[in-house]
Amino acid sequence: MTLRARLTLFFFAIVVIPLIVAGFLVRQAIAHEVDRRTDFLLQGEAKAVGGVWILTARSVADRTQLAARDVARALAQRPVRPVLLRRAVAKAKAAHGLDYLVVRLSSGQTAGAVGRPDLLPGGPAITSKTILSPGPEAPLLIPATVPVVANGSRVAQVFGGTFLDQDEARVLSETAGGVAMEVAVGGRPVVSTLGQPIPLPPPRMSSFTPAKGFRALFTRVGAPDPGRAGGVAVIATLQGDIASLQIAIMIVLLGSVIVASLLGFGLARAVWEPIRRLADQASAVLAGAPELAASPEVAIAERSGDEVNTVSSTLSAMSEHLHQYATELNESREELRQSLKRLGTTLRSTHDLHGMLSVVLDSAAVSLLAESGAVYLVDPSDSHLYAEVSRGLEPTVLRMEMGEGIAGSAARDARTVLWPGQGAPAPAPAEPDRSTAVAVPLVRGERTIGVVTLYGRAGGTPFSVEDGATLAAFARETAVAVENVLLHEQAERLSMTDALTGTGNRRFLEVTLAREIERARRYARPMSLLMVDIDRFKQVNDEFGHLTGDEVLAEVARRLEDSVRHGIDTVTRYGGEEFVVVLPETGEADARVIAERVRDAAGTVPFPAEEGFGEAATGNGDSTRRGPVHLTVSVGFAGFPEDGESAEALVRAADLAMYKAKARGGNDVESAGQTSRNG
Ligand code: GH3
Ligand code: MG
Ligand code: MG
Repeated sequence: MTLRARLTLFFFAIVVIPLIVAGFLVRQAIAHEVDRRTDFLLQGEAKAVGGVWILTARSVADRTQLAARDVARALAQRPVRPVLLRRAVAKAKAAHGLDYLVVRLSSGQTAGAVGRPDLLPGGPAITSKTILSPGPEAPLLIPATVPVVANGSRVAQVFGGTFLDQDEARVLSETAGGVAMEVAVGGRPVVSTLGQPIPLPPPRMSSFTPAKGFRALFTRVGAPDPGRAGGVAVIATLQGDIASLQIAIMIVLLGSVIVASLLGFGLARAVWEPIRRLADQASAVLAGAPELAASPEVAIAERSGDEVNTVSSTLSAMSEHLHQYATELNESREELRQSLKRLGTTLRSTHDLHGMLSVVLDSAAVSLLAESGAVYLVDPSDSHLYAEVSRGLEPTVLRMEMGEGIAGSAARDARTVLWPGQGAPAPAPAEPDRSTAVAVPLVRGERTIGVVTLYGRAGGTPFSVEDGATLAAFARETAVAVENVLLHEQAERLSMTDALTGTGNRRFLEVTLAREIERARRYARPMSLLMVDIDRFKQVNDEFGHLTGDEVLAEVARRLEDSVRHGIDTVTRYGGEEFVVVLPETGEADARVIAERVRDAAGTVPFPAEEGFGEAATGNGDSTRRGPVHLTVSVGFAGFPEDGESAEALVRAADLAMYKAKARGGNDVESAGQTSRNG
């Protein structure tokens, strides 16, 4: 049964059941009260009937007295002839208006005249014998007995009387004031003023209900005798009262049932409505979650059609799934934590910044379903951001100022930036235009060293705060690793950099040359190196002072850097005023061109020693003077593998070639191959 049906039934029952009980009790009480009043009435009626009966009995006694006198006269004529006696009795009965008259002589002889009582069909026959010794028929008689005395002795008994038959009952009833009455003989009604006679039980003293709708009371009249099972009763009809009462009660009950039904329906609806909505929601949840609907508990509840059961089992299934989900979530969070830890460890063990950041960016992009992204680093020289690695973007164009755009803001404020979001800055012109982005800073101590930024997302859902937190966890591990790499690089740089010129030092040359020779050998590629020596540098020191000499050295180094391929060729300071330039992927012909260019760049244009140049040296004494400084360099070059297969051999070959050029007066270029061929 559905909840709604149960509720309706419940509300219906709590109204109707008490009503029916109350109706029944009221009906009982009223019936009892009606009986009580009726009984009171019946007692009055019984008394009235008794009174009339006494009057009648008195009249019967008077008339029997007179009849007895007539009979006595007939008996006085001796001998008594039966025929004459019978005639005299009949005459006396008629003369005195009696229904019957019977004479019993002391000799035992009897003579009687008995009329026929007007009884209901089936009534007993009344004869002289009945009169002399009435049995059950006694209630039908209103009798009187008179003795006949002659010469002082009783010679006969005269029995006279009237029948309490239909006629007499009507008279009695009317005289008593319209009382209904009945005479029963052996339990069967033989006289009745009722249209429809009703059977009477054996006589009793108190009122009783002879039939539905009637109340009756035996009168003392007719001598109620339990043995005889008959008597005279007054009867009251209750029919009309009870019927109208029943109709009234029925109407009240019917009205109550209708009201209760409406009330029950309305209340059930009011109570059921929110539950129905809840059930609808549970159904909606079930529709969207097949794994919940598949739960056997829910399936049974759904089939039963019981909404409350469905809701409760759906809730319990949901909580079970939530629990499971929470457990899985915890496990996956733990997994994520572990892999972040592993990532952190891996990152810290590498010194390849670019490769490391690529791994970080790829991992972050895959984890957060990002379409593209970039890891920016802060350039320590001018604090702008440049993309060190990128994914799905052109890295060269990704450059912005601190505080500019999404990545710039994350770097400046050292906080996670979600875009779009409240107070989020618009993307910088250099940043890709995507519907969503998230940027987290790489922070070490007080310093922001970079930003990890993801742009766009598969499916288009914006990055959430949780995504930001996940990316921040990546960033924390990354920042440590980046700092490690940067520190390492700095240490390397310091140990391999020439402090005066900023180029690599002799150690750096060794490392670079070893790597390039190895590469050239493995891939069978050409490679060359230049030995550059400043001509008569001692004179510069002597004329302009040592500090100017230092500045000139630094300037020469800059000019060398500018005249070779940036990022490919390597300039190193080999000794005092000697530089070696390593030229990968360069054959003899190209090496000569570069050597000429270097010679040209280093020496052709005088060093600007006018205003300010060499100033530091001016206070050093009279021996120093101001610029311009005119310089030339001698360049020797050697190629791998034709001029030497080891670093030492190559350097020696180039050195020899350089001396050759210097020997010709300097400001010249010489090939090692040329030197060896010429002897
Ligand atoms: P050559 O034409 O034969 O090359 O003559 P040179 O004077 O250039 O050659 P040499 O090797 O005889 O002298 C090198 C000079 O370079 C000696 C030294 O005073 C100077 N020098 C070396 N290192 C430095 C330096 O760090 N600063 C300065 N100011 N001078 C240096
Ligand atoms: Mg020199
Ligand atoms: Mg020298």
